[in-house]
Amino acid sequence: MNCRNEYLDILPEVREALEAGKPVVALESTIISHGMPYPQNVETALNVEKIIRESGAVPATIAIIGGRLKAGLSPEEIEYFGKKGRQIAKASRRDLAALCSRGEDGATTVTTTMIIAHMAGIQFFATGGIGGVHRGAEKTMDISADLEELAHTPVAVICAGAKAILDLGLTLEYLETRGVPVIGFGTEELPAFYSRHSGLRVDYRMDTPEEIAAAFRAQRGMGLQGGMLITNPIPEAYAMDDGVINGAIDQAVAEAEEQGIRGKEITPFLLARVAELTGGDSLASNIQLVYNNARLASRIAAAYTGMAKEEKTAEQK
Ligand code: PSU
Ligand code: MN
Repeated sequence: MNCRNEYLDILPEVREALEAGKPVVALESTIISHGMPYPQNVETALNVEKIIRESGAVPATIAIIGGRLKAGLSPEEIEYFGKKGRQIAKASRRDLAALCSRGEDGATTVTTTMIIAHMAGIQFFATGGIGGVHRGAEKTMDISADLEELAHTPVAVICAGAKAILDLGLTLEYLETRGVPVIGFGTEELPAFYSRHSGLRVDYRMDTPEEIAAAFRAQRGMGLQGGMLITNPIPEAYAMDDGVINGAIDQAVAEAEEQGIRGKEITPFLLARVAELTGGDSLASNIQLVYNNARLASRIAAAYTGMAKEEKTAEQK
């Protein structure tokens, strides 16, 4: 743990949990500011923290506030982020230096949440969906920095796969090239966020949090760099009809192209447009899958810290 990072503030509750070897789960803030509308975003962010606590772990929502890297937010800070929404800068790896030197706010994506979690010593991170290789990337070269971060930073990311706003096949190819293990929790098929199905295979199916914790421990134990992607299918009861969701996604992608939307704007544009086109249904599904991922992340983090304690006891004997 790097406690001497002069840009980092770790919430006391989070710091104490880490020092005591308790399970901690990181959460991102772009999902709050850019991923969902107010006030559902704030309500969801607070509920996710509650679910993590009920599952026996400590939540750490990550963001940049006034140029400070924050590992753990207060409920007031979460409310502030949710209200300001898309006015807050979406912060990727390239933005950290300027935002901090200027004392500005930033919403952390999967990339920057992994970076700050790692600085704080947090190894598990729950979210909705990750960024990936965009459709048409062979021309635009739009590949999310999330994939590079997964290749570099030793944090396990628990998500519901990725939205079909991306080219999921190319996203898996990229992850393979960069050496990122893609695990399916209880499934061999890569889940596609709103839908449990993509027609694509994950690298490994694992059926228990213990099995996943053991794989992550092996990755750490042999000193391999990089993270791990754990994909958790949306619960059946909340999954959307593939025809409905894919129709909305195709329309949103076509509109983005017509309007010439590019760069960091495209993902928030597509997320908002898909939500509009599908009405409240997609938002309800989105919220439920985040809760589901938070529960799994807490169980994996608990299994991992349990293993670390057992090893310590064995060493002392
Ligand atoms: N996909 C979602 N919901 C999200 C995001 C992606 O289904 O909220 C957010 C995450 O913060 C992710 C970011 O890290 O968008 C990726 O943005 P980009 O494609 O610009 O890398
Ligand atoms: Mn991009």
